Amino acid sequence: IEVKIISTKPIDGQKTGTSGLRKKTNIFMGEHYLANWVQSLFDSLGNEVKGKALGLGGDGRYFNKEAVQTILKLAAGAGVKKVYVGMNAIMATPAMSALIRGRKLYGGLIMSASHNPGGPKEDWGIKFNYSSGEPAPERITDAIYGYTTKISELKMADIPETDLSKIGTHSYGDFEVEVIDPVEDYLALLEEVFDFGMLRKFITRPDFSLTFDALHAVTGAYAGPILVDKLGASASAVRNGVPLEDFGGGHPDPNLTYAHELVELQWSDKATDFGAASDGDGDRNMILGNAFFITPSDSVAIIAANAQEAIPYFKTGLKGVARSMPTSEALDRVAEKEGLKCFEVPTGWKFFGNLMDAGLCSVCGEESFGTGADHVREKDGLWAVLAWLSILAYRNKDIAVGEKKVTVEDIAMEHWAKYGRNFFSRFDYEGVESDAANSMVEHLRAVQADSKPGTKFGDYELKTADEFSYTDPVDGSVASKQGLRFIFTDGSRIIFRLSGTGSSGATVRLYIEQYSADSSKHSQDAQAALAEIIKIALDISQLAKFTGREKPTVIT
Ligand code: VG1
Ligand code: CO
Repeated sequence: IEVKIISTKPIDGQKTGTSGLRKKTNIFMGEHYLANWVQSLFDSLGNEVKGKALGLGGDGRYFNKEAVQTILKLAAGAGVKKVYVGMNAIMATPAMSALIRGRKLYGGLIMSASHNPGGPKEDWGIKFNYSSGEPAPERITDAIYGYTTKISELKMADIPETDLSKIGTHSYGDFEVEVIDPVEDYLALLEEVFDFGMLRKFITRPDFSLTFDALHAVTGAYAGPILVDKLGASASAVRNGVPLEDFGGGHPDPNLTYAHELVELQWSDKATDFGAASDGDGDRNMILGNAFFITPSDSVAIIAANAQEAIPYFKTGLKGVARSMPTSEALDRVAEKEGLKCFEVPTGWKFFGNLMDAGLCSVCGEESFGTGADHVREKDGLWAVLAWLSILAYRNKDIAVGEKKVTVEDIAMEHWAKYGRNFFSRFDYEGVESDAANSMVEHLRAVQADSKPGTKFGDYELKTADEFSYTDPVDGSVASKQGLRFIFTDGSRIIFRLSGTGSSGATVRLYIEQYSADSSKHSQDAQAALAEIIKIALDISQLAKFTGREKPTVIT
């Protein structure tokens, strides 16, 4: 094949955030914007990628199909031997991780801005996953960024457009593109992890109902084949199940604000026993019962506590657990009682990969609706849904049809009674002016530096205040400035950090947590339980003064 050299110039700001590069779609559609980043990726991989195979797919958003063609030309130009592309450019993030691992690929590219809205006026994004299926570590993303600042040419193979609408193999000289079913490998892996027989038996019980809302995003392509065809859920159990380029105009973000259709259903008289949703690229999940919300921080703790009994993959026990720093310490309580190692890493899934590769962690999670395990190296929305369904199925296996079943709420209440409850909430202030957000962080650094252990904030006594920094126990790499923490003697925590996934402006995230062992308080509403400490957080940060915001955009 002929490779054309096209001259180009560096473009500012192509620095990867928490999870890949995200910008407004029209920026990515600008001349050479996407090509520059992808070429920089190949330049940073160098000879290593020559002759290797990659995966490619995305969440179905606008511009993905066009982007595939550009990426294929650059891959061929870089000497890649073969690319496996999901049909119609579809591939959920966890499915890509499974594909890379299962087929021993060198890596994979995922076209997604995850939970950010899609369409010509909204967001686009791209991320690279490496050989064990994990999000590219910072040493690679830093190298890519370095190349974007000095790039001068694109190496584009002269190959025709590949038809993505049909499964099949296309050869262009010694370069090959195989269009594959995006569900197959992933489903096969899930069948190894879970007891599909038990799940099917439970899901088809006449006294059990469920709703899965794909939010018109990528899990629409997976929910039908997995939940309906394999596990016997009724077709009407899947809502918004057709992936759309603009996700039907919504935010494909499974939380109480953006998944409001599902929330309204689950709090109505038509509520089903179990409700779940997933995000744009299928790595996030939200779990609901009948009029009951499971916080993601509790979800990972509850899954960890029940995994060995309910999920065959964990039958010999967990190797350890891990959570991101702002995630509540509910998981730590389980680890402590069950004698498991518990790791605390910075925000972003890339920090879990090393722990898993080293056999230190089986189940992990983030408060941001991310839950997963070491069957892949990404958080996995449908895995979390099947994990919860497995727990329900296991707990109900001896309860006859028509008798009172164990509900999602029962499982949470029992969990809290045993381990105590970590009340948790996150406030997001989206679209804040960057300078204002940075000034607030500077202010918080000053407060932190001045706050000595023992300082009183209302009724709370400070244990420590710091800026979170992490040294990877496996490779020794250090991630600093990962959020400001105020930790109190009763275990309560106030945490501030700025988002690294936005496409413009800044998003301030405030995380608040308070522990209670007293089960008479466990059915309290989280906002009510946390009211006092939320006031303290707003006061310490002077958030309203710096940002001009009286109220957050999203509360979870
Ligand atoms: C957010 C979440 C983080 C998550 C990341 C990617 O990052 O807080 O926990 O890993 O999104 O999720 P940030 O930097 O905006 O807080 V996804 O579903 O966008 O791949
Ligand atoms: Co996502």
